[in-house]
Parts: sequence; C-alpha cells; structure tokens
Amino acid sequence: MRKTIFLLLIVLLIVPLTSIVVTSQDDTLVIGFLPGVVDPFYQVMQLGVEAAAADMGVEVVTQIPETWGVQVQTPILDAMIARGDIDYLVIAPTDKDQMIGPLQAAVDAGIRIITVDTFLGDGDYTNGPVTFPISYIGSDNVEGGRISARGLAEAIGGSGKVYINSTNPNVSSVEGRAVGFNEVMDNEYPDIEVVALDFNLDDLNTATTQTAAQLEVHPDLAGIFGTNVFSAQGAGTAVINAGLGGEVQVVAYDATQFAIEQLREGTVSLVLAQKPFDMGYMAVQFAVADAAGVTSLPRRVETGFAIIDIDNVDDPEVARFIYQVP
Ligand code: T6T
Repeated sequence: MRKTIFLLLIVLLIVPLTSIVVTSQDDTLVIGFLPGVVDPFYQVMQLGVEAAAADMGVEVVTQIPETWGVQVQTPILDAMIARGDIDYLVIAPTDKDQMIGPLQAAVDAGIRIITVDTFLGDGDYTNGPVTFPISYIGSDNVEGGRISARGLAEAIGGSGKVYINSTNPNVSSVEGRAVGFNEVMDNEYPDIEVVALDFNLDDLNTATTQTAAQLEVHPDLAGIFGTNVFSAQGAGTAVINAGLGGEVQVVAYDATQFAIEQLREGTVSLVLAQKPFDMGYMAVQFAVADAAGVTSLPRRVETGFAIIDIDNVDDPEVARFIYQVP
C-alpha cells in the first residue's frame, strides 16, 4: 500500500512537470519575417503576419531592411540564421537568383522557407530550378502588368507613347509586371509605343528625376506605368511638378494613400491594390500547418488584386484594400 501511494505521488509530480515542458517558451514556434524594404506594402504585410501570429500563438522575429537589395538583405538573413531559434522564415527575396545561395544556407541550418511577394528561380517550386521553399504566396504579377497596360491604354485613348518606371532588374515581382505590360502593348495596342524602361533602385527621388527626364525627352508622352510604390509615387510627382497632371496619365501599382490622392486629383487613372495582409497572414498559417505535419500545402498561392478607379474608389468593398498603415 505504501509503495502504491509512493508511486502515485511520483506520477502526480511528473504529469504537471511534463505539461509545463510542453507549453514552455522553448516549444513555441519561432517565425522570422524578412520583407524587402520599409514601405507601405510590406508594413501591411507585417500586420498580416502579426495578426496570424497572435491568432495562432507563435512568436515572430521581424527585421525590415531600410533599403532594397541583396547586399542589405543577406547579412540580416545571416544574423537570423545565427540566432539558432528560427524555425520558419517568411521572406520576400530581393533577387530571384542571388538570394538562392543565402537561403539554401538557411535551409541547411534547419529553417523552413516560405516566400511572399517575390519568388526564387522561376517561382515553380514543384518542377523549377528551386524547390526548397514550402510555398510562394503572392500576386500574379504578369497578370497585374497586363491589367495595368489595358488600364493605361484605355486612359490614353489607345495610342501614344508610354514609359515604364520600375525598381531593379531580376526582382520577380516588378520584372513580371513589366513583362505583362509589354506583352499587352505589343499584342493588343499597335498604336502605343513603350519608349523606355528605367530602374530607380526602389528610390523615390531617383524615380522622380528619371520620370522628369523622360518627360523632357518625350514632350508628347501620354502615359506612365509605375510598377511599385516608389515608382508610381515618383512618376506622379514628376508629372505634377511638370504641370502635366491630367494630361499624362499614370497607372500605379500598389494602393498607397498617395496613389489614391492622385487618383482623386486625376493624375492617376488606375491603382492596382495587391493583398499584402493576406500574404503575411497565410504565410504564418502555412508555417504552423507545416509544423503540425500538414503535407498538402499548395506550392503557389495567388492572392489576387483589387482594381481601383475613380468610379469605385469609395465603394467599401474596394476601399478596404487601400493600404492602411498605422
Ligand atoms: O510592389 C511591392 C512589392 O510587390 C514589390 O515586390 C516591391 O515593391 C513593393 O514593395 C512596393 O514598394
């Protein structure tokens, strides 16, 4: 009898100890979040990441680069790997080729990868050259470029000169946008000429200066496609500075407050809102699901768009996709 009571006491002591271990800090999933740069698009994505982390009880370590590029993103990634506590990494690779090696090092260190917004290789994580990420969650940017082209073509009446202001070569998102844009202009609008493509290195001042220079070289420019936040903002600013608001039409990728103001003023004719909140939220969900043993997660998730123009900008169903940054 004494022996039984003794054993019972031991069991009673061990069970609570075990449950303490299971819920301890050490077992909490840790997700690293490493977006491309500080901008409203990624700030909204961060809101999605944080909302999902709170809902699912996981820890998030966020590091946002001040400027865009492999040289800035790689050391931050290396530091995240060196921490030794990151289980999953949600990352927007700043170059589809140059970030493969640094991310392979993360995989070798036992970190599982999900890419958001931008992809590695050709983005086909099943049959393409890069298959280590769990999934790529982001917009169909080629299609986004096509939508932008048709919007701009309509705004300028189907003929004239247009210009693309973009960020960097070899970034899957903006590269896809220019491909889709050129494809539509080449195939559907014989009377529209794409006169130039500039890379502003994701810098607002450079985008503004470049656009101002193109307006000088092409005084008959009819439209501009700004392929992201700073490209579109720089394009719009240069158009206004030149006194050409309303005459030269701008299509803005990314639904910032600035783009929406310019839409209301008539400089911007169409704004393409991506869904960064969805990207961030789902990436965390995918990490949690993968950790739980889910094996059928899609390797590609397209998050879609809201296409905003002057007629629907006040419709709450559309306006909810305008980037709201605290
Ligand atoms: O357009 C987004 C993003 O999709 C792109 O990859 C980089 O630029 C943004 O972050 C906007 O600035």
